[in-house]
Amino acid sequence: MNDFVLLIVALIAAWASVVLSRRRRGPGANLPPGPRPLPIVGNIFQLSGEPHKSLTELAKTHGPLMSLRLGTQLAVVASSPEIAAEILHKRGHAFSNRSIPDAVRIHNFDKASWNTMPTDSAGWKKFRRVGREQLFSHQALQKTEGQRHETLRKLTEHVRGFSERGHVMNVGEATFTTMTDLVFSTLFSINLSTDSIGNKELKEHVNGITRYIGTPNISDFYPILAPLDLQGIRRKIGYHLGSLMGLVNGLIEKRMRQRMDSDYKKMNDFLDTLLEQTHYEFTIKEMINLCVDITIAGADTGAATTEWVIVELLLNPDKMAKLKAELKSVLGDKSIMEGSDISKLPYLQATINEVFRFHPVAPMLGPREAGEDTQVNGYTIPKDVRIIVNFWAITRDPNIWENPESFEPERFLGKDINFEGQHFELIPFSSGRRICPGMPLGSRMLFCMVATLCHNFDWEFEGGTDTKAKLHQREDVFGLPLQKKFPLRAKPIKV
Ligand code: HEM
Ligand SMILES: *[C@@H]1O[C@H](CO)[C@@H](O)[C@H](O)[C@H]1NC(C)=O
Ligand SMILES: *[C@@H]1O[C@H](CO)[C@@H](O)[C@H](O)[C@H]1NC(C)=O
Ligand SMILES: CC(=O)N[C@H]1CO[C@H](CO)[C@@H](O)[C@@H]1O
Repeated sequence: MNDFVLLIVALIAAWASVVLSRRRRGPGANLPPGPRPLPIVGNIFQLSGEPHKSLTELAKTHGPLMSLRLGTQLAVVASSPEIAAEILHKRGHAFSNRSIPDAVRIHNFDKASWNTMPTDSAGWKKFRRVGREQLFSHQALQKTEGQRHETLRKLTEHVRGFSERGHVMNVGEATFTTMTDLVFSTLFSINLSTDSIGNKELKEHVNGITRYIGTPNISDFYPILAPLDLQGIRRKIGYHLGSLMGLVNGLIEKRMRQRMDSDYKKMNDFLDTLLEQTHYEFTIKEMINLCVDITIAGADTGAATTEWVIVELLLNPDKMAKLKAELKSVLGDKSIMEGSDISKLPYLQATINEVFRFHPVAPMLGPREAGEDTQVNGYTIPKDVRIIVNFWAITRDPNIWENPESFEPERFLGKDINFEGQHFELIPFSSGRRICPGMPLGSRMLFCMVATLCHNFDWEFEGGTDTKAKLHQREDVFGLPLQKKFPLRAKPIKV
C-alpha cells in the first residue's frame, strides 16, 4: 500500500478511530485475543499484499480465533476447521451476511447481487432457488451435458491447433475462454469462438472486477473516507462492471425483441426460462445482475483452478503419469470426458482435492459480517464485525496435513474426505447457508477440463525441463481468484 496515502488517511481518520474504538471496545468486551493494534492504523501494517499468508502467520501466535483492528474496523479471523465449523455451520445464521467491500458499492450492484444480498432477503432466496432449479440441480446438469461436451470439444480443437504448429500456449487463457464459453452458452445459447474479440473484452472486464474485489483497501478500513475512493478502486470496478452489465443488457433486450416475433423458436435456455416469468418474476435489472453474478463468480474460479492443476502436474511428472494411466484405462479412446465418468476416476478426484487444498482460489472464502453479538469458543464477537475464515491457514496446518508444503494427491486416496462442505479441513467452496451455489457445475466442469487436457495431450513447460522455468511456477498474486503470478505457458503435444 502507498504509505504516503495511508499517512494522510490516518490523520484524517484519527478522531473517528478514537471515538469508534471507545464505543466498540467498551468495558466488558470479551474479544478474541489478537496482535496489539497501533493507534489509528490498528494492525494494517501487519497485513502484507498477501493477507491470507500474513493472517496465517499471526494465527500461529494468537490462535485460531483472533481479532484485529483494521483502521476503524474490527475483524475476527478463524483459522482452524473447528472454528470454521462454528462460524459457517453451528452459528451459521448469525454470520451469513456479507461484509460488503466498498469497491462494489456502485451501479447499486451491491443492493441486488447474489453475492452481497442478505441471506434472509427475498432477492437472495429467489436467486438461490432459480440457481438450484435451473442450473445446478442434477436434472439441470443433465440437460446441459451437451453444452459442456461442446465447449470441451472446442477446447480440444484449440489446443490441437497449438500442438500441430508446435507452439507454446497460455493455458489459463484457454481455460478461461472455455469457462466463459460454458457460462454464456448455458445462460444465453451464445457461442463465444475461442479467439473472438468479444471474448478478450469479456476477460478484461471479468478480470478487472475480480482483481480488485478481493483486496482489502483503505475505504474498507476507514468507511468514513469511502466516498473519496482514494485509490480509485471503485471507479475501476465501476467501469468494468458497467461494461459487463451493458453487454448482458444488450443480450437480454435482443432476446426480448426476438421473443415478440410470431415465428420465435424457443431456445429453452436459462434466459428463456427467466423471461417466461412463470414463477420467478424477475425484473430486467435482477436478470442482468443474476447473469453478471454468475459470470463473475463462475468463469475465473474454475479457469484458475484448472491452470493450477496443470502446473502441479507439470512440476510432478510422476503424478501426471499416474493420472494419465488412470484416464487411459477408464476413458480409452474417448477423448471427451463426461460427468458420469468422475466416480470411476479416484486418482483424478484425489488430484483435484489436493489442488483445492494447495491452491484454493478463494483462500479466505467470502467475507462475512456478524449479525448480532455472538459467543464463539468462550469469546464474544460483536455485531457488525467483519468475519474472515482463513481457509489458507487450514490448508497449511501441519497438525492437519502431513507435509503441507508438498503436493501429494495420494494423501486423499482411500480417505473419506470431500470438498462439499461437511469436512471443514477442505472447504474450497465454503460451507453452510452461503456455500458456493455453483459447486456442482464448477466441480464437474473442472474435472472434465483437467481430464480432457491431460488425456489428449502431453505437456511441456515453455523452456523445457530447465529448472529456471519451474522456479516461479508456484507464486501467486492475491485477488479473487488467487491467480498465478506468471501465467502458465506450456507446449501441448498430441498423444
Ligand atoms: C472451482 C470453482 C469455484 C470455487 C472454488 C468457488 C468458491 C466459492 C466461494 C468460496 C464462495 C463464497 C462462499 C461463502 O461466502 O462462504 C463462492 C460464492 C459464490 N459462487 Fe462459487 N466457486 C466456484 C465456481 C462457481 C461457479 C461455476 C459458479 C456459477 C456458475 C459460482 C457461483 C457462485 C455464487 C453466485 C456465489 C455467491 C453466493 C452467495 O453469496 O450467496 N461459483 N464460490
Ligand atoms: C455453436 O457452434 C457449434 C459449432 O462449433 C454448433 O454446432 C452449435 O450449434 C452452435 N450453437 C449455437 C447456439 O449457435
Ligand atoms: C442481514 O442483513 C439484513 C439487512 O441489513 C438484516 O435485516 C438482517 O438482520 C441481517 N441478518 C443477519 C443474520 O445478520
Ligand atoms: C492493502 C491494499 O492497499 N491493497 C490494494 C488496494 O488497491 C490497490 C489498487 O488500487 C492495490 O495496489 C493494493 O494492493
